[in-house]
Amino acid sequence: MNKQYISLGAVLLGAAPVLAQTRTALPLGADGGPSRPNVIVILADDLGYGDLGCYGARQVTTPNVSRLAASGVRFTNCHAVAATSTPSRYSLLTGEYAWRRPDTDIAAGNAAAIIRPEQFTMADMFHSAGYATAAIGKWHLGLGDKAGEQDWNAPLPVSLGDLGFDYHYIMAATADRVPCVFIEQAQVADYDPSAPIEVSYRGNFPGEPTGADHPEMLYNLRPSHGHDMSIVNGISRIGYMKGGGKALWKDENIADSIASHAIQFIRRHKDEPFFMYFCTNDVHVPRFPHERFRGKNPMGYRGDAIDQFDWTVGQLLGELQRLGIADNTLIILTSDNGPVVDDGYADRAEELLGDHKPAGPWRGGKYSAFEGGTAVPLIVSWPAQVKAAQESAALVSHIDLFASLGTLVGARLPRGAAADSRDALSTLLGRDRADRPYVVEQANDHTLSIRTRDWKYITPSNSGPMITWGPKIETGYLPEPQLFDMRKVTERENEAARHPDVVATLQSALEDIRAGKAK
Ligand code: NG6
Ligand code: CA
Repeated sequence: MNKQYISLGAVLLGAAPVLAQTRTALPLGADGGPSRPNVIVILADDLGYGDLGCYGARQVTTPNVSRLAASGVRFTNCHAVAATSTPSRYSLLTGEYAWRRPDTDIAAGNAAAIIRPEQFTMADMFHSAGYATAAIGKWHLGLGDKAGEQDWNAPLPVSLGDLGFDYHYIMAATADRVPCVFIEQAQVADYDPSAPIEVSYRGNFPGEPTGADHPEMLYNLRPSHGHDMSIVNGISRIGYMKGGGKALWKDENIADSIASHAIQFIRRHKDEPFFMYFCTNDVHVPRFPHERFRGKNPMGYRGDAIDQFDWTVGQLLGELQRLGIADNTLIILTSDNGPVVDDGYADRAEELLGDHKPAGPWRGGKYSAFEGGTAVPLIVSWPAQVKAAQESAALVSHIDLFASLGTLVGARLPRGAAADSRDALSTLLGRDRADRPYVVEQANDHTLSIRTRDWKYITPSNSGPMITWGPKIETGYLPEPQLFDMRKVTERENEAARHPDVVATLQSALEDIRAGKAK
């Protein structure tokens, strides 16, 4: 970006005055040295901006998340990088926009490792700073060397140990995709030698029932669209698998398994700094929470899953408290993308929604170019260093977590690492309200949008205004350029024709970012 361009952009777009990248002074610990807090990223799945009590939801209470918010900063203008999981997570963990890389769309359960071992990840960064590192819960970024060729009965040749994580206990993809087993330290957890595992996304294994052929076997959940292949735990999935035996998960126990493995990791590392990338299965489909929650929320299983998510957060907070390490633990709670109501299972989520607004005030939802695709909750808490009970309207993006946390721990990044990530530490810690000058958002069909605090430009797309394959979601795709005044929030009135100068500025900013000339 040249200087002239910055000033034009600042005037036109109302960008924050802090445009150049600044390094934040490191918060100091009591002894005057760097404070090296524990860092936990809690990444919910498909949890919308409007799905939490502290963001205005009334049919859920989510008291643990509210307590976390009350202890730190609640952000009202945070964006995931993409409107679906794989590209969103890829970007968060690498500090590189997923749209720069092929093969970063929603991954199959037998995708090969999408982040390659030679890439420098957020976990590598913490590791290099002397942290113990873990990934727990949903992964969805591929495993092994070659797609479709993994031997699930042996250690995987490429796993999270190669990406900077000392410990991992993960779901390979999503709960609606096979294989339906946890992977711990590159091997199937609780492996059952009497039931060797085979996985295919091409065809079924002879004699194995599918949801399409045997709907009578779907005793827990039936699909509403898609999701009619292999049956595990009375729920049909995407993809085919055979075997697994006692290693197969029970959906109702996933939240408990993830929480207990996280707690064990925290206990093992209570006396040294640790980084935990903690990704819940909630509130992704299939939603089949534990019976402690199932049937309790008026919104049905989707509401129960939100309550279960809150319970999970409470488990972590409680353990940190018991161990006396809560004060010096930085927690970042957010979601991988916006919300979806019916995402493929007949869980009555649409019918029972009532006046709940999963995306809050935003238009669209998961998959969309509209704000509902990427506008997500963000809470940052660190009792020792972050002032409680703050609200921040600063425009922030997940893409900046990498560089910001790098500043926090005083890490030195190799050349080219996290190339799209900017240091926004002081904003994230609630010490200023500086907007990111631009946030880039990726929709499901790869439509890119760019927004500033006041404006949003959506690039043209021919993919159609509504999702046609299941979820009832407005995509925000139109064949012509769209410009919205974000002070009006709702993305209703296309003002591109009225403000060609703003369109041109945003288009050229996006071009600079695409070309790697700006970030
Ligand atoms: C879609 C699935 C949806 C969900 C999504 C990924 C169908 C019809 N729909 O393809 O259910 O799994 O992929 O969600 O298969 S994400 O949050 O992990 O990106
Ligand atoms: Ca998701």
